[in-house]
Order: sequence, then structure tokens, then C-alpha cells
Amino acid sequence: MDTLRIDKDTRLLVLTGAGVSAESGIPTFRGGNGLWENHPVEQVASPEGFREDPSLVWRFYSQRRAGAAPCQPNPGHRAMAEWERKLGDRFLLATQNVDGLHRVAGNQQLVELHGNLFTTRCSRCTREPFEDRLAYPDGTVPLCGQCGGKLRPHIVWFGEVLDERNLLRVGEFLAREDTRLVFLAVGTSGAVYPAAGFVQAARELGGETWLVNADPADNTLLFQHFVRGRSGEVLPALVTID
Ligand code: BJW
Ligand code: ZN
Repeated sequence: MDTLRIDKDTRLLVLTGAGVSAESGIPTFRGGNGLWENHPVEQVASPEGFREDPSLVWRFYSQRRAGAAPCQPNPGHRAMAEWERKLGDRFLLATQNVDGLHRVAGNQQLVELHGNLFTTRCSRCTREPFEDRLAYPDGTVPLCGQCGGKLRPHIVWFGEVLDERNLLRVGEFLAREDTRLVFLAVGTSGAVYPAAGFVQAARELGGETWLVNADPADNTLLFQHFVRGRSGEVLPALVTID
């Protein structure tokens, strides 16, 4: 198998997707048993869907919370936490996952691009998002204690903009000039933007690009190295840090 060498003059940006949590028992979105097979995306993961039927949206996210709550990090997550411990500020992890497992595994240099499953916010007022591990009983739409507006999951839905502070953090890491850049994407179908465009940005900045995925992704051809396999099996042996 190829090895990815990181020396003291290299920085590593990792982008993860649902495939990384598959071995922890969390379903992916697209493909065979993917979540979108049984749930129409536009109804459960868009602002229009929430306006039309907030109760359906909360049923979906309550099930997701209940399903993800007992799940634990797998060897893929743990490998990435180990890289961060060794590389310090030469490491950044940008995840599209909302399950929080990277933090449980120990990653702190972490950007949650699409939000967090266990965080809720108000759809009306400016109250801070708050931790919320509740799965609401069937049909309940929780209301804001401060303004009475509908609460919603703190998730970035289709058509919504990503938090610009998060994109700035990734952009600044990409653009650093003090070290050589390696970009590694893991467990993502490369179908959702802007994350699917990071590989292009890394290439334009002269970065070396790697993809580890169970199946080819939509943007596989943009990567210089493609290792086909399960992240929990591939990652622990992929990287050597000098
Ligand atoms: C394994 C494995 C194992 C399995 N080991 N691998 C540019 C071009 C075209 C469109 C756009 C564009 N810019 C923006 C857009 C619009 C849109 C978009 O991208 N649409 C596309 C579908 C074309 N993007 C947005 O709306 C974003 N907002 C935005 O850009 O705002 C500005 C703007 C708005 C409108 C127009 C233009 C600009 C927001 C996107 C938010 C996505 N949110 C979701 C749902 C909420 C999360 C939740 O409920 O949990 O986030 S969508 C869903 O997909 C989820 C994921 O984070 C995301 C990515 O999925 P991921 O992680 O790649 O999972 P899968 O299932 O697709 O793939 C898993 C892969 O793993 C597979 O390949 C398997 O083979 C592999 N695998 N097991 C390794 N063990
Ligand atoms: Zn409110």
C-alpha cells in the first residue's frame, strides 16, 4: 500500500465525510443503505422542508440523535486524533460529519463544516446554539424558551450557507506558506460543495492530494493518489510521521 509521509516541513489538512463513521454504525447518506434512500432530502434537510413540515424534520433528527448517541469512534477516528497529537498546529481536520465522533476521539483542531447533530438553535432569535441530546417524542416541535419561535437542529441544510468563520479557517490553513501542504479526503462521495472543491483549491496551491474511500468518489480524478478501502482499516497504516 502507498504510504503518505509527513515530515517536519509538511502540514496536513484532512477532510472527512460520512464514510469515516460508517464503521461506527452511523449510516452514510448516498448509495445502497444511505439515509437519502428512505428520506427525501429536500423534505428533511432544507429550510423549505422545515417551513413546510417541522414535525417531520424533528422526527428525522430525533431518530438520528437516538441512533448516533451510543456510537463510538473507530480506528479511523483514532488514527486522525493521533496525527493531531503528533503534528500540533501543522494539522487541521475539517469534517462534514455532524455526529461529533472526531471530538470524542480527541481531535480539537476541528472544523465542523455542516454543524452538529447534538446542538439546537432557534430559527427566530439570535440566542446562542446550545447542546441538546434530546430525541423529541414523535411529532413534537420544540419551542424557544426565550422567544417562542421554533427550535431547529444546528445543521447546515442544502441551500444554506456554511459558517464563514469555518471556511476562513480552512482557507487560511490551505494558504499558509510556511510548510508543504498535503490534503487528504476520507469517506466522502465528493458530491457536496463547497467541501468537494477543497481538492481543487489544494491542487492550485501546489498541495499533494490523497483520497481514501470505499468506492470511487465523484471527484476521484482530481486526486493524485486514491487508496480504495475502509478508513478504519486503511488510515492506521497510511501515514508515517517523521
Ligand atoms: C467509506 C466507508 C468506509 C463508506 N471507509 N469510505 C457548486 C456546484 C454545485 C452545487 C453547489 C455548489 N456550491 C453549492 C452548491 C449547492 C449545494 C450542493 O453542493 N449541491 C450538490 C448536491 C450539487 N451545497 C449547499 O447547498 C451548501 N451550501 C452552500 O454552498 O451555500 C452557498 C450556496 C447555496 C446555494 C447555491 C450555491 C451556493 C450546503 C451543503 C450542506 C449539506 N448538508 C448535508 C445534510 C445535513 C447533514 C445531516 O443532516 O446530517 O450534509 S448533505 C449530506 O451530504 C451531509 C453530508 O455532510 C454531505 C456530504 O456527504 P458525504 O459525507 O460525502 O457522505 P456520502 O454518503 O455522500 O458518501 C460517503 C462515502 O463514503 C461514499 O463515497 C462511500 O463509498 C464511502 N464509504 N463507507 C471509507 N468504511
Ligand atoms: Zn428564540
